[in-house]
Amino acid sequence: MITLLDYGAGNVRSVVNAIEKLGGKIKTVKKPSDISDARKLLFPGVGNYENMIRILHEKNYIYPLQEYLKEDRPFFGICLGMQALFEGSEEDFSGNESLGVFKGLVKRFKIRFAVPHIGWNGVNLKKDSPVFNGIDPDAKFYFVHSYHIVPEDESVVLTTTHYDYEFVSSVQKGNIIGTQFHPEKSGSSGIKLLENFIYQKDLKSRHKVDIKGKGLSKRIVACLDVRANDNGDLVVTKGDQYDVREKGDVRNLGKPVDLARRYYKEGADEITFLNITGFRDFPLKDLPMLDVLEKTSKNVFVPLTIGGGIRDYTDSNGKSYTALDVASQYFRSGADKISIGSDAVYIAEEYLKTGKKSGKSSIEEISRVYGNQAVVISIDPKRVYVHSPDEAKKHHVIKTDFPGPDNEAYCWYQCTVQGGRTTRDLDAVALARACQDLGAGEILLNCIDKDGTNSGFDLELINAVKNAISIPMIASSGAGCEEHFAEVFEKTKAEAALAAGIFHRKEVPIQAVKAYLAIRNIEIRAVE
Ligand code: 1PR
Repeated sequence: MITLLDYGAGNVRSVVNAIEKLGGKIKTVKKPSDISDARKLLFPGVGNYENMIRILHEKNYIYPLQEYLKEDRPFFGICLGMQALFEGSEEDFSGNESLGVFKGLVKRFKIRFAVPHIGWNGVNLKKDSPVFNGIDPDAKFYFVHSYHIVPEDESVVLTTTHYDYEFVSSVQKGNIIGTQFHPEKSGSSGIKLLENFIYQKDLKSRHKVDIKGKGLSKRIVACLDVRANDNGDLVVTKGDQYDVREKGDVRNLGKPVDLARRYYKEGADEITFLNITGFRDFPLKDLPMLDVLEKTSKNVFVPLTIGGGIRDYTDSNGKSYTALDVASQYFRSGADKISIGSDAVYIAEEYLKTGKKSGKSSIEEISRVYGNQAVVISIDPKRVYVHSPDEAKKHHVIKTDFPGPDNEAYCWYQCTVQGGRTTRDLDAVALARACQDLGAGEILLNCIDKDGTNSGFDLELINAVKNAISIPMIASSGAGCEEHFAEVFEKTKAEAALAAGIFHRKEVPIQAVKAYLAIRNIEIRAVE
């Protein structure tokens, strides 16, 4: 029996699904004595450190946890669940006591690379721990964090990982284990690690080793645009420049859960669902999307993002819901990140107009509770051609190698809302920067001109936005062949590339993309 410490933030459903898939039984902690009674304790944590420690105090869990750990009973902390073992964090200004069973602090990355550190990275193994039994030394694990531990006692270090510098990515002392990465999101290697924790009788490591792992991968993301067709069935659709109808009907490319499963098996590093008519409907009424997440997360152990309709809303009965309520439902149903489209544009417009953060926008509220890494901004820009930068002085204008219909040599990228239906007086660079300031952790950069064209990513757009931000970016729209993925990684600093049409239509399988990138010496996570 595994006892699960769920303090109410983030996606614990995936951890539960992974344990159940392994045949493990789970009991959730409901009261402090459940911790003392546990035989093996699993503590997954996501989001904000200060918030987590505050909740542990409110629920009176700190003392029983400290006692449990002092007795060296089996414990597995994931992400914040590992950070909590230390004496405090730079993310915590409350002065509340942490668990403090390991000496050292949790510090923010101060590096030249994008923060949060998001993606599949390797580990350098320092001890021969049984939790790593049967795991390929080249295996990669999914990380998503802005802070990392700095232990004072080097003997607790189980693995390190390179991200601009070497940081400690997991620890072990006796039966107490913690990983910064998410095993429940790390495909079969992560599942194996959890299996070892559940079933190995003796978890203790005996001697030192020094086994080097691989580096951070560029991510390949499969995107599923989802909506109801005219018969009311939920389908994966795909547009050409956002027009999803063909001869009047909504294109139907398959069922969301089935396609997501297929992409997981084919090696997708992440899967994104976009409820493309979410701006019309109220998503909490749109239970099928919650159902899609619940079903998908049962068998798909890579990160899942959901977008569409994440905003404050008042229903026809006058009941109000916040964007945070909507996001929370999605996280509880199996999402790891939420993606905000239209609402982000309105929020950025207000922020740029007033120069003030309201503290109440969906971006700020959701990132405060679930962490910056959980908030993705999906941008839907369109090119606007101009003859000279003076024609669009308010906007970020670039010189383009692809002149406009009247031979215009410049362009800027205009933001849209409601799935490209309405244009706004805001450019994509300004939007990305404003959202980063407000707490977003990642940008999903689409391009309406390129969507569905198979003509390659808009590298000029990607460079313009990426050079203006310090958070990671997923480049999207236009992929038509393997070469386009190599190009986006070689000619821009995008951390991930997303495609939809070529995967749905089986024109280019994910395996082929990864095989091609490997030949070009671009670091990828091998298909398992
Ligand atoms: O505004 O917060 O409700 O979110 C709505 C979300 O739905 C946004 O993320 C928006 O991008 C998305 N969306 C709305 N309408 C459409 C549409 O296609 N009619 N799809 C739409 C966006 C674009 C990409 C696509 C890539 C790759 N889809 O995600 O998957 O362009 O396609 P390709 O590889 O085939 O070129 P809100």
